[in-house]
This record gives sequence, structure tokens and C-alpha cells, in this order.
Amino acid sequence: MATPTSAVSPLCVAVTYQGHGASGTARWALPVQVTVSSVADNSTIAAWTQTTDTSGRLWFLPSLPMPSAVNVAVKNSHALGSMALNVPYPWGVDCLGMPTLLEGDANNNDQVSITDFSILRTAYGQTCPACDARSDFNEDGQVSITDFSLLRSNYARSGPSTSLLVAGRLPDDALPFGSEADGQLLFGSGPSCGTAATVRFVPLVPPDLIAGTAEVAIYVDVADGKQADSADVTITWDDAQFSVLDIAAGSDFPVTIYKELGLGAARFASGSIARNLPAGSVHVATAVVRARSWSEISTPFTVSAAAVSCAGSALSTGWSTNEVSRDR
Ligand SMILES: [Ca+2]
Ligand SMILES: [Ca+2]
Repeated sequence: MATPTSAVSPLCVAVTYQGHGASGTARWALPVQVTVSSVADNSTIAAWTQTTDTSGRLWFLPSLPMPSAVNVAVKNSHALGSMALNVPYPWGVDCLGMPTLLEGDANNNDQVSITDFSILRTAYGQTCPACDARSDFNEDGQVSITDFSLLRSNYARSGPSTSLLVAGRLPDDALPFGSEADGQLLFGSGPSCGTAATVRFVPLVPPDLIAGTAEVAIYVDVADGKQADSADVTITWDDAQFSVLDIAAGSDFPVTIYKELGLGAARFASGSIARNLPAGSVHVATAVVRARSWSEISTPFTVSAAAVSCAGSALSTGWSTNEVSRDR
């Protein structure tokens, strides 16, 4: 914002964006709707849109006359709003720290609901700018499993998150809403998110030699028995040896987010919006496989890409060579 032209000092508001990585990048320089309202009835006194700097801050010159205390709210178009209540006006030189903007509100109605999931699902896999940026919640230029994970962590919430100003202090934003601890508000206990995961395959049933099909389950093993909320796995195989007829969501990640099935390659993403997330060995999906000849299968499914997420954070994800072996 403009530098002050008089002795009046500009007021600063500090916004925190959930899941946007460390501050100091363009992922923090975003437009927010700023609303200053009455403490008595929350009626709007002033409202405008302003872009934060790469640290999430914005400044504006105070206008007078104003009440001696106000409510201040900020909202980004794909996050729930947040509000600081009963802030002395003007509040001085320190930035007014706002509760974290919780991601997942793709349609900008201040609720995270199935409609937002639908927007994400439709745009899933897109790379920006040729994307529906409403569901690139973490502003990393892709609509990916991490965005689903952010949406999921705030599912069924409404804005604004509020912070009551304690007399003489700025709102304590040390524990951002939407963190693991915050999950306690909605889910009873927060997820115990894993940090590492490995993709593996499990032949579920012996080949049906008459139909020529078999089922192969895709699992993600989350290290240390920890939890995850979603996975996105791309597999390839030798189409001369077998074909994949279908892939369906697994028992632990029953929500299909994305499915693209071709000759020799498939990408499948699924997740859970359930309160209790799966832990440890997670059944992501099941593929129905038809071999040209089961006796001739020798090469495995190969994982060419995999991402696993939990509460908006990516797990370090690896895989081993997994043979979909003939069962003789
Ligand atoms: Ca919404
Ligand atoms: Ca993204």
C-alpha cells in the first residue's frame, strides 16, 4: 500500500495462508477481501480488496471517524474467512495477526462442502494457468492430492475463524487453525500424520482362468503405523502382456478423486473424508487385470509417480518394484 503522506501511521494486517509453504514467495502475495465492521452488530463500516505482500501483510491508512474498537475480517477467494474481534482502532504499529485462512472454499461461499470437492474433482490433475485456479488451494500451480488434503482437513467447516483480542494483546496466532491440533475441534482428535509412505501391490485372488482376469490391490504403507488421507498413483505396465480393465477405490480410500485408464498406463487418485483416517497399510485401490496369457506374465506393474498426503502435507513417497506375478 502507499506510504503515509501525513503523520498518520498506516495500519498493518498480517495474514497466514494454510498450506502455502514458507512465507516469502508469491504463494503468499494474494488478494484478500478486507472488512472492518462494528463490534456491536458486525455491520460493515469499510470493505475493500487488497493484495498482501509475500509475507502475507498489507497496510492501509486509517480513516476517521471510526469507533474506538472494530472487528477486522479477511478472506481469500478459496479459503474460509478469518476475523479478529474487538480490536482497538487504530491498533498501532504492530501488525494485527489474523487467524490462519483455512483452505478449501473453492466456490467462495465461506463453507467447505461437497460442492468444493466437486470443483476440485473436476479440475483434478490440471496445471495452472490452464487450470481452474479455484481449487489450487495451496497456490503451487497444480490441482493435486495436496489440495484435496487441505480441503479434507477443513471439510464441513464454515468461516470465519475468529480470534478474540485479549486486552492489550494482539490475537495469539501461535497455533494456526487447521494444524493437526486444530483437527481436535472437528474430529475429536487430530490425525497422526505419517511422514513417509511406500506403494505396493497385492494380488487379491488367483487368476480366473476362464475369464482371464485377476484383481490386484494397490496399497500404501504409511511408515510407523501413521495416517494418511489421500494418494495419487500412476502405474505403467507392458500392454502386450496384460491390460487393466478397471480400477476402483479401495476400502480405506473410498472417495475416487481421479481416474485415467489407458493402454499400458493408468493414474488413480482416491482419498477419505471420514473422521477416522486409515493408518499403516492403506488399501488405496483395486485393479482388475486381464492377462493375454497368465503363464507368460513376467514383468511387473511399475509405479511411475506417486504422491501421498495428510492434512495438506505431502508424505515422502517411494515404491519398490512390485511383480504382479502369475499364480500357478
Ligand atoms: Ca464453499
Ligand atoms: Ca495445488
